[in-house]
Amino acid sequence: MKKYILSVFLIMISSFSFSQKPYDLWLQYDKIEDQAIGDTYKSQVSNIYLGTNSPTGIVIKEEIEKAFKGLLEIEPKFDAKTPNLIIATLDKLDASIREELPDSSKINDEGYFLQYISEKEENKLIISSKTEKGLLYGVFNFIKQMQLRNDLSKLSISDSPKIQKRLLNHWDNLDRSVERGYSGFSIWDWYLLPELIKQEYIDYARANASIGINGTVLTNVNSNALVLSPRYIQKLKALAEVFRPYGIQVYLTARFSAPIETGDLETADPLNAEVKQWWKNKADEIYAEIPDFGGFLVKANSEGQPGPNNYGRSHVDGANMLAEAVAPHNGIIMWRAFVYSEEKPEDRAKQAYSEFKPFDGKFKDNVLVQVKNGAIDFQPREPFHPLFGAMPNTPLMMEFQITQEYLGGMSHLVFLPKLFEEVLEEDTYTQGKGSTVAKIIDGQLSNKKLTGMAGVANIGTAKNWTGHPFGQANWYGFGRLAWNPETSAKTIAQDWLKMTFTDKSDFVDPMTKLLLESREAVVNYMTPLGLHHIMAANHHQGPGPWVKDMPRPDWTSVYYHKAAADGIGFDRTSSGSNALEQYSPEIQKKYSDPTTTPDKYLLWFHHLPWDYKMKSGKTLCYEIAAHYQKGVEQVEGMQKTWQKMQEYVNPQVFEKTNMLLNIQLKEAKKWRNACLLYFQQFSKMDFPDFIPKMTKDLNYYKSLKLPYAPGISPSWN
Ligand code: BDP
Repeated sequence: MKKYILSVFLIMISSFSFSQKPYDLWLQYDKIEDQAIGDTYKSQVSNIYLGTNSPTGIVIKEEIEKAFKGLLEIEPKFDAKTPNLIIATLDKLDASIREELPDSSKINDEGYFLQYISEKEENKLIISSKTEKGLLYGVFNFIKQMQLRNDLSKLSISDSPKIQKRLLNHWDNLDRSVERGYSGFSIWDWYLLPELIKQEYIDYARANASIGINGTVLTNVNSNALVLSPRYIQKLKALAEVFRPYGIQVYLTARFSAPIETGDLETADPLNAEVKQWWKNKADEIYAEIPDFGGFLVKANSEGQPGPNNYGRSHVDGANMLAEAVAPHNGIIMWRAFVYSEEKPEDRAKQAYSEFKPFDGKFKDNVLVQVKNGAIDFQPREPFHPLFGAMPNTPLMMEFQITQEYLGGMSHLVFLPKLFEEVLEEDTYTQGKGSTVAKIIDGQLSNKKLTGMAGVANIGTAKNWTGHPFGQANWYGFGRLAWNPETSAKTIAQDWLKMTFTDKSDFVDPMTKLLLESREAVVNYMTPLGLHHIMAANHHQGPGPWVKDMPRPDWTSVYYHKAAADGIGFDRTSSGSNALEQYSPEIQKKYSDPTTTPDKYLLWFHHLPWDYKMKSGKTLCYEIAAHYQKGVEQVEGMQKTWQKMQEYVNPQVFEKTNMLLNIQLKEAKKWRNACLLYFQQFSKMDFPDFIPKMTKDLNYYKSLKLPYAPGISPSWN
């Protein structure tokens, strides 16, 4: 109690001395404490020429004002006679300045130059681009340079996004519940739109623009046809107008059966002329109100959603029919490859590939096939999806999950850019060595016209947007990787920490280490050595290796771990489901033999006896225990590091993270104990000495129920 009172007191007294505001995310513009640096910036960039007063120009102006008032405590001068900061598109620059910049071919339409020019007495920083959107991105990078305390006189940056469609996917329902959402309700207040424009919409757009996100799918993939009605189109229009100056397009999910559900037609057969016309009219209606509407994301014939298969038609028929409807308006269709069926006996990990690979090259030019990073479902670790590289004539869009459905929901600190980086760096070998997933989705290895990356959002009405203070890092990191999928997780961690908290190395260095290790910790205490999908049923929070009676076998845990007296793991080699055959020969060769399979994927591809001898010389059973234990110890390590960070962090964030780490540790132990007790029934082996004595038995863990665990959407009830 005393401790509690003391910490509340500490929060009260110290909240005055901290200006970090969780709501402001990584756009913290606190005063630069080092006066010399602040003075140098002031002398370098305080006289500004801004060559636009368009809506995006106004956004730029306001952002600079905010940054200068905060970081430098000055009002920027925008009407300077001799400007030293010039912000204008290339066509508006004086020829003499234009000459100082690299050739315009060095950037694409969304790219920018950030170039410092020193000439005799005159020094200038130029921010320029082909379009105003590029200019906005350049300005955000310029501000970031000051947040990072970098030397402006060394700036010589030509940067462009490597991926075209950089989108958040909101799994938000019209009743404001959020499927797999752990940060409160949906930020879209549909009921009060279009009249009420909340400040959050503007701040959301600003935050996204700062990391280069250029589109947002506002509605759940388990979609509701109502959002296509005229009333909702007006609401959508209002949001589109808020986002437009920030370079963000709006998209919707399209319910395939909408023509029937609206009461207009009796079928949704994609080859039916009336159905085609219905979608064409719907597209025309939307574009008449929102000329830059992005298009539709579709989940069809997956987990009970309607789709073309209901009419004996294929995914190509469905996607192309919608693609034709939006094509005259430059819209796109993102058609999800997340399909699997309980009627098929085939290993769920194989089904999307089996179904989609034969469609390669058959989709219209404005269709992207959106593929989850792994073949099962956003697990703490999965090998990359075998479709990457397997459909060379079809643009494939990456789908990552930023919200932590399977990674501890609202309470676990897990830095996901590390997971994303691992997937993007994987070599598919589909076009020879070095055919990484990153190079496939950014189009480097093909002439694909369209490229994209989607992240299932972790944003809600929580005052800090993401609930867990470190959830912000995952939103930020997704944006950075969508801009450039070859950005390192380490750079992202360092930038985010500096921009959000402080640039002091006593904070940044240990915290970077903590963030980078946090993903391996969660893998260790949840699903080590290639185990997967052994979470509790439905809500997916906490362990559930015993889950077996579900409406479909591939929703159970026993389907995936196959623990029995003879061993554990899913045989996906030629003696088992042969999911391996969907990968390149190089991967097949390596992974078909357990001795050459990386430990991290061992039980994903192999079913092995409990006493199988691992590379370490220990048995498999021992190594499983060692990994669970290591995961727990890693969380303890995170706690220790965090304890030393108090002086650098807003006290409320410090305490909240402390409490969340306590929960995380408790849950990590629960995972360890429950899984080890469960597996022991089959292995019959004693736990190694380093496993603390268990005080509860397996039945205790099985009996734990979590009613009202968040994240389950009404679409599943
Ligand atoms: C699963 C989620 C479910 C989603 C589905 C999807 O449990 O809520 O609707 O993925 O991506 O992971 O469509």
